[in-house]
Amino acid sequence: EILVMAASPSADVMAQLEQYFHCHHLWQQPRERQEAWLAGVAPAVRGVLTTGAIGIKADLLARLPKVEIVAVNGIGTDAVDLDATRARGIAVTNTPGVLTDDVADLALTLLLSAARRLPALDAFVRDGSWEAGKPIATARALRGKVCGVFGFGRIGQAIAARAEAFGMRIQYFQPRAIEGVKAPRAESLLALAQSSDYLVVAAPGGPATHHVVNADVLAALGPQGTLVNIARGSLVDEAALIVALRERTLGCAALDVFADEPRVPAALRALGNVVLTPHVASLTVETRHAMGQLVVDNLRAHFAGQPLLTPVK
Ligand code: 8YV
Repeated sequence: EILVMAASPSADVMAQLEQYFHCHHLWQQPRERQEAWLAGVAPAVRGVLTTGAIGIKADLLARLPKVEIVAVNGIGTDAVDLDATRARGIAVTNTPGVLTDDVADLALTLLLSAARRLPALDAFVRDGSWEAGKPIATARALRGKVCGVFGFGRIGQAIAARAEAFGMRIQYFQPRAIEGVKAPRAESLLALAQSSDYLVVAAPGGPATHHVVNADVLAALGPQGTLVNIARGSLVDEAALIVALRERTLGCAALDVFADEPRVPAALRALGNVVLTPHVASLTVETRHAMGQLVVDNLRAHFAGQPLLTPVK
């Protein structure tokens, strides 16, 4: 009995879920009926399939007396109350490794789009400005510029490798130094922002990183600086970001994640010095199938009494 909070884009994964489990699809219920529907299925639920964006908090877990496992279709587990799962011995799994390349690719897509002002150039052609002979602003080359990566795990290091291929110089920061990497570690996030032209946020979300990219960090990145975020909106003080972008004390922001998805503040959407995408870093056919397959394999392993493939410690 699996409570499915959201569908996988992979039809093959959804077919496997139906083949191996009795699934209860919350995402198919009309919002106004979900509470009553959940009350009816909750007593039998032994597993939950969720995503990195849907909260699995203590109040929901308390309604699931038989739940044994929460399988996250994503790498970020900040939406899961891990204290509550650990207290009840509920296993948690996620999908590390299979989404690294696509997330890093989107980070560079956002960085390049910001560097070369892609949205503005696209509009320039579409609205006839080019034809009208209007002047085209000059961009700054990437080569030789500093790409500061905040969070230097698999995704952060994949982003750095890509940025290096574009001739960028790499620095990183995270609380724990990484052995064996050639990129220098800044002494703090503020120091990283001060020495970066592009600051890429690739650190985990959660209470420990809430609003760590604050007004001081944004000011340190500066009017020629660009912030790229493919991690979680919670790491950035979004109100301070809007002020910095509007007042041009920060040059540009290229964002795939936001504080209150899918709601993005009108003030942010109205700005010309931003590039915005709707949390799609892992959204490719290949990666979403691989993520979903990991979810299915973890659930099958659990209920077969075998070791989990990708347990969250
Ligand atoms: C989303 C992500 O979670 O992997 C993550 O943590 O942010 C994305 O892949 C998406 O909702 C995956 O289900």
